Amino acid sequence: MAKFPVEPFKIKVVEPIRPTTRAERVEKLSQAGYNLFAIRAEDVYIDLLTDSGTSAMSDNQWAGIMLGDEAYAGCRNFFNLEETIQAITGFNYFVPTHQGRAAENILFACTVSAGQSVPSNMHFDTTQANVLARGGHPVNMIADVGLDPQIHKPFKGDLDVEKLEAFIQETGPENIPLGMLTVTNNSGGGQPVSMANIRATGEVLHRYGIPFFLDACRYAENAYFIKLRDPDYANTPVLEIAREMFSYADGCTMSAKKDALVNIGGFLAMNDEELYQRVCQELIVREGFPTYGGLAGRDLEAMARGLWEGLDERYLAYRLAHTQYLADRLLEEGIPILEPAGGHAVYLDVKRFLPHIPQSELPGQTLTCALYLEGGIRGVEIGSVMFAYEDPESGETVYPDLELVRLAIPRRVYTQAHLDYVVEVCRALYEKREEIRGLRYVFAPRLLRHFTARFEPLP
Ligand code: P71
Repeated sequence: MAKFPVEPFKIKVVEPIRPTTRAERVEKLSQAGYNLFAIRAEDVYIDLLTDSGTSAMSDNQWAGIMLGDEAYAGCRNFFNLEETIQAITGFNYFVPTHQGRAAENILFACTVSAGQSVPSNMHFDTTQANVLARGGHPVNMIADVGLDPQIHKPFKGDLDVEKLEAFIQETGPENIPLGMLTVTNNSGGGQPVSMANIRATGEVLHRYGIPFFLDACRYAENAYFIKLRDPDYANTPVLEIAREMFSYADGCTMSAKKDALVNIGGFLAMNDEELYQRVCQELIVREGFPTYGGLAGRDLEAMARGLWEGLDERYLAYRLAHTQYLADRLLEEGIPILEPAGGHAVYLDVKRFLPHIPQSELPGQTLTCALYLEGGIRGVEIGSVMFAYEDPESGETVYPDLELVRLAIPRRVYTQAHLDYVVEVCRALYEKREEIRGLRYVFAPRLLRHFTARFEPLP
């Protein structure tokens, strides 16, 4: 039996949750157009939609909230945050933003022109959409092992460096305004990127004069994976590992809603002063003055404190073991998941869970609906709804290699009993998987379709 890690905290504030009846869920799901984004959170029992912004903040963070300095310019919380971000990332400049995608929007507005390409191990939905919104091409270059859900390798988030170099030579460095790595790789199972790969990606990009940015939402989980899986770092403090990861890059985008343990917030950091000046201009137009960037002073303080808590090694050991526990229990029941477990989530491998439903019938989305109907659990599809696209030349739909349902684990929120319940529901569903039927679109917007699309069950 998998062992559950002891939480390195005790619980001081609780929020009641309520189970619903199957009849209620049938009705809610149909009203929501079979899209769980359209369901009210109160009608969800265990909410694994995302680990983003859903963390339980600590007493220390809440105390910091009371010390929010709401001055328009130069609030003290900004300087606490600045000191923290410099200590952790080493980057010279940063601006706060209201969340990760705002940092992406500002970065790409200042760097990407129409027709240019942005390579990455794998773009997540919002970076992909923000590159597309500038007329750019988001290009994924994950190494092949990252696309095999069953192979056990320590760093399945690694980018294929040879592919990157060949791509730069074909495309021309002048058509590549920056390259990125998503750490950990969210679209590919929450898998970490190795230190060697971060270094090598930086080297290749820099050899061609191309800036390198980390999409750093889950940098602390990535750093702890490096500590656990790379013997060279077994005795290195995680702060030092993080600093080394950032040292190979020229900047980062950050959604602080993940590893900085806040409910809202983000930042964009960089070394280039000239870029920073342009970023400030864009920020002032879109987000706010550079010492608050669309956040309240109290939010900046919670972020500064959360950044340190997210690097705490006892917390990180618990965090990764907690996710691992869910993965191990699902495997014990024979349920197909992407292996090994990710840092922030366990991903059901839909191609093996529902092999009778072709990708054209949206099996990932179908499975999110089935999980909700079975037990009031809300996961998110990371598959054809999120990532399939129409090939501009042939007009045919190109489906993603990985068809996944992500069970993301909010930080410091759910206990062992909650996870055991999730396993029970998955097991019951897996037993009757052959009864499950696919979906089709009723409505699908062009960008970030998964948030607002509507579906209906196939007859
Ligand atoms: C996640 C999210 C947010 C989300 C996405 C889809 C459904 C529900 C919630 C956001 C990320 C991310 C990476 C690697 C940038 C962002 C944007 N992830 N990069 O995983 O994972 O950050 O949400 O603060 O704007 O659930 P933002």
